[in-house]
Amino acid sequence: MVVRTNPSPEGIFLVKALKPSAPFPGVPAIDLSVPGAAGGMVAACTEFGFFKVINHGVSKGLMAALEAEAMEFFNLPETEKEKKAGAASPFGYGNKNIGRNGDVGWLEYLLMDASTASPSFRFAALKEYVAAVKKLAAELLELMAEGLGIEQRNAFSRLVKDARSDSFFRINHYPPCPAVQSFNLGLNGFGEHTDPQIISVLRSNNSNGLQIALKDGSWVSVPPDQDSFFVIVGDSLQVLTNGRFRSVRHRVVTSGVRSRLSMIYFGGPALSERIAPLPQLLGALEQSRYRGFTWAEYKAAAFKSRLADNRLVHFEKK
Ligand code: GA4
Repeated sequence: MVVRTNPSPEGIFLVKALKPSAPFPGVPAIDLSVPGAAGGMVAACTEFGFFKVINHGVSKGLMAALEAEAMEFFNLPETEKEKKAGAASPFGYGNKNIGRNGDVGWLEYLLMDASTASPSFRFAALKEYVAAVKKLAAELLELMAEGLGIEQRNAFSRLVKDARSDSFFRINHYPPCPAVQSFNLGLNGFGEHTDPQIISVLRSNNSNGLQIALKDGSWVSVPPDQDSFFVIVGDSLQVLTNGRFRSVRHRVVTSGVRSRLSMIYFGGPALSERIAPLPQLLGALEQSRYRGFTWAEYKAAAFKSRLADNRLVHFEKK
């Protein structure tokens, strides 16, 4: 059901009925400071394609510093923001428009190439933060390989550690929306989708909004935790694991009351890298479920699609 509200004209198409969903108690928490993390991670990636990481070693001060700088940026006047960062295409500052194919959400964002942290405009804490989450992503990917019993520990991590890795960094700001605050409604912040890359590492401030789809298709709300990272399995990791790991559909639905800020590192391979199920993972009689692709090919197809599209079906073997 679409609910029409006054007076916000933008709100008209952004507001939808929200089925209140209770905070989901089942998000696996992987503690990197204790042995056994690898097994827990594999179980989480298989069941949910999602987990949170605690005792990750990234400084809280660094997380808070980047959040503060980002908030300062988003508080600038609209014209300033675009002038400073350039209009998103895809890198730069974007407001309500996501991608190029008509998707919209109640958010503004900065999208950057993780390797150069372009657009030319930067935050003081950006470089150090991106380096820290990239290192964490590689560490997680190594534990995943270990947990899957793959001898080559860097089978996944080498892809994001590669100097030519095509990785993104995104900061999303979901502003309050006074027009809907008093209603029990949800704002479509970022519509449902899967991430095309290998792995995404997300950190948000202490506000609600992130939801994931479970295997049965039901949506649950992820309780916020500003001190932890949330890890999202992307389409490419689903393919590399021949479907053992699940690329999780997720979305952001906000209440319009508090401002939500999230920062996400999307670890992707080099453009020329071929993504296909790892031979080491295929059992004796197991067939590859996907036809391989280069990341350049998959990325091009993804950027032509709508957010909610299932981008992997086109690469599934019939
Ligand atoms: C989803 C994951 C990342 O945020 C992103 C997004 C990209 C964009 O915002 O430009 C896409 C989306 C994401 C997948 C489908 C296409 C491309 C918007 C869109 C409609 C940066 C990415 O790599 O893919």
